[in-house]
Amino acid sequence: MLKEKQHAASAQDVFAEDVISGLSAAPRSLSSKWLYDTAGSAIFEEITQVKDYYLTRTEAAIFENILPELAVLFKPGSGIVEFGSGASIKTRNLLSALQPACYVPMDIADEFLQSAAEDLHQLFPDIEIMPIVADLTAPYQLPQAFLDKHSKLGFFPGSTIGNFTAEIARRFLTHTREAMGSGAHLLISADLVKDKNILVRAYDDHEGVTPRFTLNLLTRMNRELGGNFDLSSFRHVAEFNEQMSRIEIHIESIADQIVTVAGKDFRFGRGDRIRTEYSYKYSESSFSDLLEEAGWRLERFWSDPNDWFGVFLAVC
Ligand code: AVI
Repeated sequence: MLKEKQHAASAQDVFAEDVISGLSAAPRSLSSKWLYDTAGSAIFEEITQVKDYYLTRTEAAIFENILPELAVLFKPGSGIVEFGSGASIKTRNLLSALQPACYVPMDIADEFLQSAAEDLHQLFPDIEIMPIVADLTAPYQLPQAFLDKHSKLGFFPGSTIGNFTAEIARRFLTHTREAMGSGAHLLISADLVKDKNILVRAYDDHEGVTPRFTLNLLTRMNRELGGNFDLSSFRHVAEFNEQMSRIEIHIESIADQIVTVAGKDFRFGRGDRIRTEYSYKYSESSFSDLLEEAGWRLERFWSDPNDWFGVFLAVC
């Protein structure tokens, strides 16, 4: 119990330090990982159901189509590690089709991970479930029981790699290759470049769910760091930066104001922004280049009929 409290206190300190340094910097930014408190995770689930947010349903349709092919490539008895597994809902079909000997769900959110592992154990009593709490942007270690499997598959769905800068993405892919060992496969998805209006709509939807997701970060800072952000004085802005091939999301001040958070005062002029997210959009070849730079080789690529979303299978 005491241990848990210490853990909670230090997580709060890290959040406070990050907020102070992010709001003191020019330009201002906050890591997108802070968007996912309990409320933020629930709003993100809502986003995945929004009509303008085509990503989740397009990816699900691709996976449904390719499962039989994957089942031929990966025989029963393999090891699967999933990065950023969350509630592991998307994984259930994969586990049924591939029948691995072990499954390692890896996520930063401890509570989610433990309850997801228990649910999976009920559903798949023959699969050894070995959850790991880890921040994907830092080095991690895989369990020996997983490494001992002759066939190993890393699974990183959801196009979450798009929220990493190119440097962090490269570092993650390189570390994953080293951690999994030669001969391992990686099944990873990425959103593809497309018409700018479709992209911007996905991040500024007609139903107003994405602005709620972004502005929840202000609510979180108010609650956890004694902040006094007035949510009606800020707005969500999503833009596509064509040169960088990424959606950029900002919280923009719509008034001149001074806000106190984490014990410090921050002045905002009208139009001043805090960047909260990048969401990179790749092509088949730009993502294949990224994989290669990290020592992976693209083996298969699947997309949807519109070429809006990509699923990549790489080997090292
Ligand atoms: C989690 N990630 C892949 C989402 C994306 O599309 O970049 C996060 C998101 N932010 C706003 N809408 C969705």
